[in-house]
Amino acid sequence: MSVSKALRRGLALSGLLAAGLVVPAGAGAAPAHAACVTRPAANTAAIPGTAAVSRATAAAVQRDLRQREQTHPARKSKAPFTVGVVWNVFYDQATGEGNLSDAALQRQIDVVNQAFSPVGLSFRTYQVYRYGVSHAVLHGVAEGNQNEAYLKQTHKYNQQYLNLFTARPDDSRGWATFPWDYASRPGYDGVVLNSDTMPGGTRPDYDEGKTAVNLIGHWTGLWSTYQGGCSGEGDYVADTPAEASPAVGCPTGRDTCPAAGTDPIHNYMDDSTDHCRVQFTHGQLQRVIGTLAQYRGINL
Ligand SMILES: [Ca+2]
Ligand SMILES: [Ca+2]
Repeated sequence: MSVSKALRRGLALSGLLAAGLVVPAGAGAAPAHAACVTRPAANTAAIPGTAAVSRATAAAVQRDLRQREQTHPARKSKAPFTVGVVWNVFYDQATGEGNLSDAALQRQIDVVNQAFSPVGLSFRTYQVYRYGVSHAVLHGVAEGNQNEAYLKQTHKYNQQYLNLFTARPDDSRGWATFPWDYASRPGYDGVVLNSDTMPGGTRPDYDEGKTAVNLIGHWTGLWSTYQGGCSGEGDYVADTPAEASPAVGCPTGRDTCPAAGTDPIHNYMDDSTDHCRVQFTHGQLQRVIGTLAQYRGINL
């Protein structure tokens, strides 16, 4: 039986709340480490380092967004919207590593909700699925590799649901897909989150759950604040000063671009430490409203 059939059969057998599906060892699980990366998936945002796309890609997205807005202006509902979160919790079937408690999931949701409340967007756990996998798969998942494809076989529902895949990738805090990617790769939509970044996690300086806020920021249509560097349109948000590169630590007064304003190190879409990142700007939230309306059919 193929891995995908095994997964599907497991889901069918275990019903809506799949508790502890165990993928048999040797059932075709992908090799473990980055050596098996064939090529990076297009248009996904990973951190650290590769969260920026090319200026040409960002410009093309902007043209598409503007064109859509002219053709189909967003209905402004002025009402809050709650996104259903589908948790895909992957854990080590031998040791239980990564098998997060429901309380741990809720603590993460609470941090995300605090960040997005100014725009009327909230998140609520809709379903929790837990999957036992090998240590190699749990730690070997990387953006664009076979392990990621393996995990994402569990993806569910449509573009209005947030699929959150938790694992323990050795080389990343996580990555996300953008709203405009949904049409071409619906089964890849969502956020892969290293669970060591969740509130109370084990990752130094990144243990307050802001990584998920940042990645869900991408999922809602935001670029990193350092997108495009100092020139051009940057992140296509007017009230985030241009920034040459991701901030490291919490460097107060950092100013890497000649344009007005110091670097937005306190912004969720920078790469500063969790304690340092506390805000979205008005411009970012306006962009979220626009991109969610155009690409996810969510009207705020
Ligand atoms: Ca900006
Ligand atoms: Ca500046």
